[in-house]
Amino acid sequence: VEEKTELDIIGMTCAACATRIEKGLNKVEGVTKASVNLALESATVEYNPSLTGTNDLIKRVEKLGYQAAIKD
Ligand code: 9UX
Repeated sequence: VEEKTELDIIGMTCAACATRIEKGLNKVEGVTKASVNLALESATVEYNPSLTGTNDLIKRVEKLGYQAAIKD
């Protein structure tokens, strides 16, 4: 079973930022698909909830130097 979440990403200023975050999120254990949209300042992430969760995803983004929050 997979879950899908959308995150707001704050602090991206160029296309390489989006690529960095996308790669970082895809490396999180349990993530099956992550895509980042620079223009929308958001990320869509599919993951196995038995392996990871939104806290892990947000922490990974913060580790890369950006801010993240679950989209309302
Ligand atoms: Mo672009 Mo983002 O030069 O951290 S990669 S601003």
